Amino acid sequence: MEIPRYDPKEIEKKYREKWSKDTLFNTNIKKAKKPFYNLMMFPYPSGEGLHVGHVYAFSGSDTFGRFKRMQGFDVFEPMGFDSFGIHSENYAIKKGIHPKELIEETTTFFREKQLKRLGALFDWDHQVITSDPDYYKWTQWLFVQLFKAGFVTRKKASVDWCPSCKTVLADEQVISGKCERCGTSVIQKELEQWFLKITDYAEKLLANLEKIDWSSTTKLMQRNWIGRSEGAEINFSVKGQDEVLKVFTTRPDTIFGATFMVIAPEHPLAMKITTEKYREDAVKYIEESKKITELERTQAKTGVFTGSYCINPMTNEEIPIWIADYVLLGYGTGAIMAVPAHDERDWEFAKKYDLSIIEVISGGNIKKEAYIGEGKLVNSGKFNSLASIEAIKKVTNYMEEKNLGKRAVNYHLRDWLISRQRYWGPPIPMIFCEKCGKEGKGEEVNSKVLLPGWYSVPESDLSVLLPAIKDYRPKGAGVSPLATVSEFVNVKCPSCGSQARRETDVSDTFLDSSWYFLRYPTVNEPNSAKVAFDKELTRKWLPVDMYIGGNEHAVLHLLYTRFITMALKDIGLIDFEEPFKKFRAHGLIIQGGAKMSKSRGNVVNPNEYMDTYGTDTLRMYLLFIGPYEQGGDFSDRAISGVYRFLNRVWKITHEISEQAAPSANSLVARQINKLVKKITEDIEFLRFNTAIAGLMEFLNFTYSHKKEIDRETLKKFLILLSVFAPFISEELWNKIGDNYSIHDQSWPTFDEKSLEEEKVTIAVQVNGKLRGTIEVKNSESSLPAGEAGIQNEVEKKAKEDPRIKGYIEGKELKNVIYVPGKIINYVLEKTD
Ligand code: ANZ
Ligand code: ZN
Repeated sequence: MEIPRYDPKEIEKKYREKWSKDTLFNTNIKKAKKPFYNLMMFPYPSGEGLHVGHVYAFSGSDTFGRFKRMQGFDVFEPMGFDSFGIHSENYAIKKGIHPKELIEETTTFFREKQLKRLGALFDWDHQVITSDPDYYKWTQWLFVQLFKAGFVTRKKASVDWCPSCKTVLADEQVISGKCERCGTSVIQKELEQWFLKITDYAEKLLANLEKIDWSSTTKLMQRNWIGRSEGAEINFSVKGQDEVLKVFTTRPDTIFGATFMVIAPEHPLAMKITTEKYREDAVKYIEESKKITELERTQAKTGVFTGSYCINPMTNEEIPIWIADYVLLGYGTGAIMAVPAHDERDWEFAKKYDLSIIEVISGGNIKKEAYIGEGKLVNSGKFNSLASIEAIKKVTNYMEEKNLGKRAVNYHLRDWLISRQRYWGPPIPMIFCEKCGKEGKGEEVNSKVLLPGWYSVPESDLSVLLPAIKDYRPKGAGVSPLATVSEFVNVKCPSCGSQARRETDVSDTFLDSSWYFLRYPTVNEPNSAKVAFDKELTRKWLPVDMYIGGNEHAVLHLLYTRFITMALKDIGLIDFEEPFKKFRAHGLIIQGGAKMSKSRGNVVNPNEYMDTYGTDTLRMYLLFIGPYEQGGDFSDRAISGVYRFLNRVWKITHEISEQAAPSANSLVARQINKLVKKITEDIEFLRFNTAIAGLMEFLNFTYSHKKEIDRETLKKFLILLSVFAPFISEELWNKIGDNYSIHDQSWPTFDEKSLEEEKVTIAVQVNGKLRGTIEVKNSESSLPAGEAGIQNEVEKKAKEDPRIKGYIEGKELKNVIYVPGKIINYVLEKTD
């Protein structure tokens, strides 16, 4: 019989339709007995369509999900769209199409033309689209819950502002002083903003990292971002004034070397302590510092003298107080004791303004540079000759005894700024009543006014619909586009009924994605319209069992989701405090050694490859490129290698099915047993690349043992293959006469005991004469014989055998003939 051509296009189309018609991969959310929530980060629907990086992430995650499903779990693998936010809005502005329309288009394209081609287990009955009113209604509801529980504040703050996007940015959205979205340099602006109090959880966010099974790189990034710092808060009195300047330091051991003080330009004491003589310069300096980015502030060390002095409580010396923008208001106390001998920034500053530098820790050369290392204390009175580590404790104790200061912990983590003066997001569901505000009234919880003048929108009035306006462009100067819509703005006060106004800012996209995983199980279930997340379904499905996504979200999304989960737990809405039991970050797919980018012209379009080779090949190739958590380099040549592999699988299955050899040869049985073990263990640890290499090796083995391969063995092989290449394996499964669907089969088990290796005895000949025997492991014995000079285990062992050595040492080897498992014969050049 002639073997038909492997036609991935036709096969994939056939099964895509069949699986979808049969709802083969949908999960019975309510009845599932062994729930396994397999989550992957949902994409934002960009104009470019699905990126090959998405396909990489999804292929790995889906392979894992399929594996769990075959192991008997009820795997829930939902997909959706992070469709609100600046990225979508900026793209809409560029295209001149209203974001609502554009999102319709892009999500449809993503889902129908791309995601559905991936052969993934996606359950489209549980789709989440964050810009849909029946989703964002609940995002607003979430905000209201947080508000009522005291996790929301409104502060006037100097915020990072992108002059091009015309909006406030979250800390995390400023990369090296530039807007993450458009690359414009960020400037500072003072605005009243809504914040979520993530800092309330700084300690728990840190401590819980010990309890969760996450990629260590991600944990480390979170740890650094939270930035816990232990030290002391020390009080310095201002000379001749009734003021105390508090500083935070991690190095109380260096206090004898504090030769000046520095306060941030925005520090409340700055103008108070600046004397008449220095006032003009100070005012000018403070104004200037508003115009530069935080990054520039930490680099350019400039400042002005205030004319005032502090008393160093240890030396009783008068030390000058300066204003300088390398000290930030938002951290610690916004003021420092400067120790130029042992801090680089202070050293540079002292050099520039000719301030004194006193060495208090030995070990460096402070004439040349600051010495920031450890050492013994000098010039430090009764603390002299203590080791610096020891001195930190001793000095702090002394400070506490004398009431000069106290131990303190600081976190670099800032509260989460969620106000956006943009259009494409959920309106923040708050109402401001001036009248109530003036009377000190506002929404109350436990008869305490939360924020004078402010009321959350009553839950029965949610959602606050985003009005469909034509001119949705950013307006600048801190004004949201919604502020121009009077029907939207004007509203009655929920408490006193007088004229009030709605909040016109929308919330940060990261609020949308901070809880989407809670929504998936509930969507489209009976309670979907009544609750954000159904209590029972949540108990059944959450926390998420496995979450896979990019490490670029290590400190944004992944920190926010943890915070929101902790807050919801404390509010009493859920009963767990960590959202994802397990998280793994996948690596990056690059091309030609470089990150893919349009300007480089090296962007791989996944559709092109799915058209040419089929989805199975693309999935498998991506996972074969390198260790999943590292990624690798995409190459056109290598992908055709995987395509050839699938073609060979196709061919041999057709050949074998005809002969249907009945009995399993023991070597074959051992090999497949070994393969099952390998693939099982590899997938469990996301070692997809080595698993695929194992499949390839086994295929080579089947080609060299064609006659011995039986149907049952091949079936096992197809099941192992099916989690990587779901389409071709389904087709071949049905070809060799088994019942649809391969995807409903159980994962094969392996017999650990039979893997303990037997040994075989091999006769060693030299020029055809028996000269001895050796013992090798069975697996080693089956390796192909090497040509002369090429070693395999058998040859190596034989050569090293003392009895054989004498015969072959120093002689020229002409050939080695190996009869696997039986005889090895060294053919030597005849010298005599
Ligand atoms: C004296 C000192 C001596 C310091 C020395 C360092 C070395 P982390 O580890 O990040 O917590 N600092 C404190 N508040 C600051 C602010 N608002 N802006 C800029 N710098 C600030 O860093 C703590 C150290 O950073 C503090 O310890 C303080 O300088 C500085 F040999 O105090 B140190
Ligand atoms: Zn009112």
